[in-house]
Amino acid sequence: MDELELLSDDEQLIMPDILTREQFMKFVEKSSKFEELMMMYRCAIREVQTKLEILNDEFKTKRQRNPIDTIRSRIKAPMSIYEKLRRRGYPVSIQSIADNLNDVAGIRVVCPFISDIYDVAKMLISQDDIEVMEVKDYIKNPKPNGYRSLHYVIIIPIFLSSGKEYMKVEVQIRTIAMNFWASLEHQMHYKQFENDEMPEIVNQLTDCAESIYHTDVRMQEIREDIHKMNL
Ligand code: 0O2
Repeated sequence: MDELELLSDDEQLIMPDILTREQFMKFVEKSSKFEELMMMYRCAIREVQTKLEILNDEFKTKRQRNPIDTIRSRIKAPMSIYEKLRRRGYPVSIQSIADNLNDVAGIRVVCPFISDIYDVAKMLISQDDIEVMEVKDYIKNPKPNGYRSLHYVIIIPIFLSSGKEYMKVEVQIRTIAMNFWASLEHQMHYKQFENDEMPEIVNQLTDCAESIYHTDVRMQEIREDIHKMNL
C-alpha cells in the first residue's frame, strides 16, 4: 500500500526517512491542511503588501516621491519547502512548516535609494500589529559574496472566520541596484561549488557588488546635494 495512504490529513506527522520528494508532492496535492496553510500565508502577504502600498501612497503625497519602486511576493514552492526542511533536518510535516520555516511567505521590496530602505522598514515595523521576529542587515554586514539587502521576519495577524492567526512573513528590502546584482547572481548557479574551488568567481561577484554599492551611495549623495540646492 502507498505509505501516504496510511496518513490521515489530521495526522500531519511524516518522518523524513519515509518521505521522498515524490511522496511529499503527492501528499501536498491531496492535503487540505497544506492548502489551508498556504492560503493563510497568501492572506498574510496581502496584509503586508497593502500596508506597503499605503505607505508608498502617503509618502508620495507628502514628499512628492515614491520610496518603493516595486513590490513582489511569492509563496515558497512545495518542493523548495520540502528541500529546506530536509536540508535543515526538520521533520517533514505541516506543523514543522509553520514552526520552522520563516520564509514560506516572502515579499521583496525594491527601493530607489538606500535611505528609502530604512525609511520603509521603520514605517512598516512601527505599526502596532506587526511584531519583528528577526532582522538581518546584509547592507551593514554584506554576505561574503557581496549580497546586500535588509531582511526582516515579521509576524502579522490575519483574521479568518475561525479567529485570529499569527503568520510569519519574510520581507527583503533592497535598492534597485542591489536587486540587479542579486537577480543576476541568483541565475549563475555557482553555489554548488565550494568557495575555494572558484575563488576568482566569488571575488569578481564581490567586486561587482562593491562597485554597485558605491554607485548607490553616490546616487544618494547627488540626490542630497540637489535637495540642498533646492532649499
Ligand atoms: P528563495 O528562492 O529566494 O526563497 P532563513 O530563511 O532565515 O531560515 P537563511 O538562508 O540563513 O535562512 O536566510 P537569509 O540569509 O536571510 O536568506 C534568505 C533569502 O535571502 C534567500 O532565500 C534569498 O532569497 C536571499 N539571499 C540570501 N543570500 C543570497 C545571495 O547570496 N544571493 C541572492 N541572490 N539571494 C540571497 P532562499 O531560500 O535561498 O531562496
